[in-house]
Amino acid sequence: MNQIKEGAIFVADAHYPHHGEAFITLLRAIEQEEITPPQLFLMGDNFDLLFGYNRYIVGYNQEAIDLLQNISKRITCYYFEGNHDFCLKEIFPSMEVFSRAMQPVIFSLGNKRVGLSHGDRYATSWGYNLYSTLLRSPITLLLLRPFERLIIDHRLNKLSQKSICHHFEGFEKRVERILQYYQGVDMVIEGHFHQAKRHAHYISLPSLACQGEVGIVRESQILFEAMA
Ligand SMILES: [Mn+2]
Repeated sequence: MNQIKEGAIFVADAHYPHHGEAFITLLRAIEQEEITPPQLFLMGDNFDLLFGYNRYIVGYNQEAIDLLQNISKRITCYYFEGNHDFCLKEIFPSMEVFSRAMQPVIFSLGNKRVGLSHGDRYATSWGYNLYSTLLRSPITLLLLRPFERLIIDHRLNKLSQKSICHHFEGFEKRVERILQYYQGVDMVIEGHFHQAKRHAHYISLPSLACQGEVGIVRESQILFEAMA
């Protein structure tokens, strides 16, 4: 089983480049070795829109991609694909990339078993699941290719104006439904909800875009801290 190490950093939901500079600032600090985590967990939706096999969308996100490619040659990076960033293995060959279908992944932290996932896998509607599967299919990406600039520009414009930081009414109830899918674990860590909250043994990571914080492992606990 993979191990979560002391000092590991969990970055979730940065929604780069539309929601502040925190992601790029953090990546630069890691690349310059001002911050030296042994592992970097990218928990999904770190990009507002990114997927492989498409030069246009890669170009749009180039600076952060370059930094991550450099960092991942030196530091173990795990990428848990989110609903905004997927088909990433092609872009980040030096990372261990977990698609939505591969999640959750079980890691150990001290003597605990920890389930890790972006957070959009469980307790979602069948319509959402179908949409997610179709969107990640190479056939869909191929069919959409003639319209890609139009679609991507439209989508990016919408995303750049979207407000993404909200109080989640009914958070605890949703968490209890999600936890039913995780059997035999002592802790669950997910992003996606932008809450920076704990409930039972569930940790909803801070969104780097909303709270300006990451998760960091100190004495086998996950703390929420601002890095920059
Ligand atoms: Mn998400």
